Amino acid sequence: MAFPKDFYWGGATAANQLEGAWNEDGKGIACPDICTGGSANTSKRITPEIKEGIFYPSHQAIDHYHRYKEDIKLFAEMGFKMYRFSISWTRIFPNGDEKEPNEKGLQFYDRLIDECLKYNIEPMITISHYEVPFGLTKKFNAWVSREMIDCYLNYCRAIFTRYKGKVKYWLTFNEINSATTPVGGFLNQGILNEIKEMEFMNQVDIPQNRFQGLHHQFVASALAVKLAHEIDENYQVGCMNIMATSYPLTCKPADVLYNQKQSQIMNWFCSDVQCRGKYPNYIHRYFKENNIEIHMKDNDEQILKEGCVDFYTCSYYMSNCQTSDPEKQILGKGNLLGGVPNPYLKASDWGWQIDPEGLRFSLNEIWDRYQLPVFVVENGLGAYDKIEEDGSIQDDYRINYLKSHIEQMHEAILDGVNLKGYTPWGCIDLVSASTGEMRKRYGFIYVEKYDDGSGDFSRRKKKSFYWYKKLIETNGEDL
Ligand code: BGP
Repeated sequence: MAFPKDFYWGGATAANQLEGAWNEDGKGIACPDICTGGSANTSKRITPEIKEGIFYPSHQAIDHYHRYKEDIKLFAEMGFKMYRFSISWTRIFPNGDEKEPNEKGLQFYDRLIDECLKYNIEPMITISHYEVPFGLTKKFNAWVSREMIDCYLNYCRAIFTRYKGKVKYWLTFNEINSATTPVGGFLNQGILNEIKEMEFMNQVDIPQNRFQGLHHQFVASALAVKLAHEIDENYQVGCMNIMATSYPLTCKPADVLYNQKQSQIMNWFCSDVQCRGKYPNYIHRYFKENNIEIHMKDNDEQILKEGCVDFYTCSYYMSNCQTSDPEKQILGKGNLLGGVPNPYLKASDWGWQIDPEGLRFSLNEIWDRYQLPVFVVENGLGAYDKIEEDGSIQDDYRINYLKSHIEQMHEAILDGVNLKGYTPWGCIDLVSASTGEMRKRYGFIYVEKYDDGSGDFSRRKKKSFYWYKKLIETNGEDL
């Protein structure tokens, strides 16, 4: 089994989940610094004042800010061809609306990018990965407001100009379609509906806000594509979606239709806008039925048309089933993305149902729909890892998970999909986005940091480290 010769093997991370140094060198406060995205699902409250000394995962994370050299060296040892990471917006614009960027923030990414290039690792940069400046949330409730577009573009201009000639691949928003669900409101868009209360549990979801926010993000993304091409014609700008593959629970036509409708909103709406340059027809009925009214400016449609992305990327972790039966919808306990469990699949310790064939299925659908180069920029198994007495970490479960997904990616390539690369998630252990924990680990590299704040941040190679290294060396031949 061989992959295309120039296939990008690598790994992926996000700034707030690994950098730490949350208030160093002029960095401002980002939404996840006061509440990890996942806390929106739990009973954790966010407090307006951030108290020093409280261990909060993203404040220290895995201290990559100070240890990036060691980490990139380990990635290089595995043979990475690509490293997907995000820039922390608040390192560059601490409140989000300053006129001039923070030089020290830019310098950190100078060093990080240079370190990658030193080992011939191609950076792929997520511009906004679940990390809106909290200043913009306070000022105008973030993406609900159109003012965000200018703030975002100012940020894009600063980094597109600075890293010109060094970076080729950019992603405008991480998992943009998360905002089609209530979870994405704060996580992706920095939207709080009750800013005064600062409480998530009682936050009433307002779909109007999320979808208006998405419209602003679409316009911002389209303008960013244009700007990137103006600044450097070699820049390639992509979209990034959660691919929440879903199947009808039964072959009852009502289930099949229900699944199609769910999937249109969850999986296709955002990428249809970003890849095809216009709102799809099916969304108008959904808006009507949910009392959503999108406020657009006169030339927004033109902007969307002219700002189609150059390539498509997605995360893929699991699949689910959809049923039209409201009783089953309530009784069934699906994974994070909703739906009901698939009786044919097993789940991870966090209830995410493992479905490698679903990846092949979705890659075919994506390619048929857009005919754009595709990257799988997140995939992996969050698991509890144990250090054995001899110091090793025998993570065969992770190897099996990755292996089975890689096999299916290969099948998809044989099916004719133009798959360009694979950057599994959390190539080094980091803070979980949905739970805010360290104990949910994805990495090839173990980090000694624990949820009670203990641990010295030391790095240790897991069994999967050696496995992945061999896989890359043989370009997928040696699975
Ligand atoms: C994606 C996010 C990542 C990441 C991953 C794993 O949704 O883009 O930021 O964390 O999921 O999720 P978790 O950390 O919740 O296990």
